[in-house]
Parts: sequence; structure tokens; C-alpha cells
Amino acid sequence: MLKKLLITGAAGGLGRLARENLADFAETLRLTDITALTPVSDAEEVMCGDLGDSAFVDRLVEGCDGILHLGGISVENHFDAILNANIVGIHNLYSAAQKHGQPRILFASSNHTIGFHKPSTRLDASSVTRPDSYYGVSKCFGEAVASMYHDKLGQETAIVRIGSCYPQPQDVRMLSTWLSPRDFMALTRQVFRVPVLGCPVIYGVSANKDTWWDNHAVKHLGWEPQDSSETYRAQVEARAAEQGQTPDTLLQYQGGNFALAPLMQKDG
Ligand code: NAI
Ligand code: 15L
Repeated sequence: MLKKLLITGAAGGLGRLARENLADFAETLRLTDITALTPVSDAEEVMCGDLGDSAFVDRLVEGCDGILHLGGISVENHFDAILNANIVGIHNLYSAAQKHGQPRILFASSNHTIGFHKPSTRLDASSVTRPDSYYGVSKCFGEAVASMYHDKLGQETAIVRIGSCYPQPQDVRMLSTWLSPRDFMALTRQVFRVPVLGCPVIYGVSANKDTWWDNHAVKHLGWEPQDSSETYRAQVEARAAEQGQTPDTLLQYQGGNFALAPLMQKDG
């Protein structure tokens, strides 16, 4: 059991999931977000602020023995927005972790680091990145910071390239990319439990039949996803047909619509 687990992005979708599921996993959950939060028990601490503020992040990390880093911009945006939350923000986090005893980190990276690969290409931890957006580029930066802090200073991080973490797959692409909330929470616990972690790249994906990603390099961590998108295939395909969704477009690249969208500029 951890003493104090910091959850960044605690007001977001996965932050709420973690808050509900990990209460028994740490004596205290320190919750942070740029959005207001209210503690629901004595075992929760709340510190709200901007990940781009280095003095704030320094205070945030002090006293924590684990960090679940979910905070930041989670979809495509213009570069300035991404820069503060995801690039300056992650640098602040690693810098503070170095100062405060190197608590182990789970970094919520994304499949959009590799989104310009075709679905016909099977990827593993050693595959080259092909980001599909500024958002994907920022996650590549985060992965690079984690790797450098490990190689130079020994900081441990699980770099988790999350596919699509929702209660159910929402479209045909997610039949390949879906990560069930249950599998994500089991992975999180395992990351903080294993005696030695290092800095592995882990594809955050359930045991889907049509997955594009191979996690053989991290078998030794002992995480076995239990869920599969097959449970929802008929439902997803029926809905897609009903709504006239075009799977061919969605499945042109692994990153789906992120890869197809025009590059987002600040002024239009
Ligand atoms: P979300 O957008 O619901 O939550 C992110 C949270 O970060 C928000 O509550 C937001 O207020 C906070 N935030 C944004 N900028 C901030 C800043 N400057 N300072 C402090 N907090 C800030 O995203 P979600 O779905 O919960 O995802 C969590 C993490 O997992 C994100 O980093 C996302 O990139 C990553 N991820 C999520 C996937 C998914 O399927 N949900 C897939 C791949 C990656
Ligand atoms: C992500 O990285 C996003 O944070 C999330 O909103 C989903 O769109 C997910 O990837 C996905 O690719 O389905």
C-alpha cells in the first residue's frame, strides 16, 4: 500500500475512475486538477492548480510516494495550450519528482504517439513513434522526458500508451483500441506493486481480438487484461451501420480521426 498517491487530472474522466477505485490502495489520495475538486473523506487531500506552474507542482509532489499522471490536455488543441499543460507540465512534474525522492510515476501517454501507423502494422514497445497531432507530439515529449530521467537519474515510470479507456467501445476503431476501466485500474495497481519497474512502454489495451499492439516486452510485469471488446462487437457494428459510420475512414490510421483532422492553429 502506498502512503500518498498523487492523482493529477483528478477531475477528468480517468481521474474520477482512479479516485473511486484506488481509495484502498493508498493511505491518502492527493488529488489535483486545474478544475475545482472537493475531498469526500479524510483520506483525500485536494490541491488545485496549473501543472504549468513549477512552484505549485513542486508543492504537489512533495510527500508523495506514487504519482498517477493523468492531468493535461487530452485531445487535440493549438500548440500554446498543449505547450503549457502537457510539455511544461510534464517537465515540472519530473523536476519536482527528482527533488522529492523519485516517487514512481505512471504516465498516461496515448496511442496518438503512434497514430499515423496503419492498422495493418503490428506495433510493440520498440516501434517508432508517428504522432498524429500536436497532442500526440506532446505525449512523445512526455515519453522522452520519462526515458531520459530514467536513463540519467534512475526515475521509474510506466509509460502507458492508453488506447481508448471508456466503459464500452464506442465505435469500430475502439474494437481494436479499447481499454476497459477494470483493466486500467488493475494495470495501475500492478505498476505500483512490482518491486522493479524501470521505464517500460506499455500499450494500455484490453485483450481485444483485433488489437494492433503487442505487449510481449512487458509480460514480466504480470499484468493480464481480463476484458475484450468482442463482448460489444455486435452492438458496436449495429450502431455503426445505423448511424452510417464509415469504418474505412476511421480505420485508415491507428489514430483514427486525430490523424485525419487538419492541423489545429490558434487563430482558426
Ligand atoms: P480528461 O480531459 O477528462 O482529464 C484531464 C484533466 O486534466 C482534466 O480534468 C483537466 O481539467 C486537467 N487539466 C488540463 N490542463 C491542466 C493544467 N494545465 N493543469 C492541471 N490540470 C489540467 O482526460 P481523461 O480522458 O481523463 O484522460 C486522462 C489522461 O489519459 C490524459 O492525460 C489523456 O491524454 C490520457 N489518455 C486518455 C485516454 C482515454 O481514452 N480516456 C486515451 C489515451 C490517453
Ligand atoms: C486519447 O488520447 C484521448 O485522450 C481520448 O479522448 C480518446 O480519444 C483516445 O485517445 C482514443 O484514441 O480513442
